[in-house]
Amino acid sequence: MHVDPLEKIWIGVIILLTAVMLGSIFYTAFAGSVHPPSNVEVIDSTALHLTDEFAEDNLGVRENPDGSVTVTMVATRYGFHPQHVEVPARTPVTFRFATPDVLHGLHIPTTNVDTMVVPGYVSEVNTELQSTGTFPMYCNEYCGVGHHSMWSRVTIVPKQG
Ligand SMILES: [Cu+2]
Repeated sequence: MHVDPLEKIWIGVIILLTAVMLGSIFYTAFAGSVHPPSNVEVIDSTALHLTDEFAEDNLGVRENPDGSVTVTMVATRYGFHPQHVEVPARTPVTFRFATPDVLHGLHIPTTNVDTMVVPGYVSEVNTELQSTGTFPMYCNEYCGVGHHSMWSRVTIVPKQG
């Protein structure tokens, strides 16, 4: 079978590109520990307000006995509750999100906090925030006509003690 030399070059280019792309996926997955959220925890989205954790009065930042911090938030059309959270830098932080309505996304620029908030599940992100300052936390999954105004603020303060 005759294969044109130019065609052989392009076959080589495609094989090389495929190897580079797969290599970068595996490299970030293993070396950088980049992976999809694996916290499969179900919750009744229609009854969030009846749960201990996601009831309105219990939302927000909670310090754990081991010094780590847990932030519990509800993502709903069209906002995050609470509207503003303050977390310490260089401290293990666990963000836990749930939604009572539709699919939302969540992203905090300059950090590795980025997840989908799927109805029926609790989304959990474990991180340690480094830089201090106030950052927006915004929805990055189209959730309806008010999606563009769905955001909240996270203030990262210097660690005390
Ligand atoms: Cu949205």
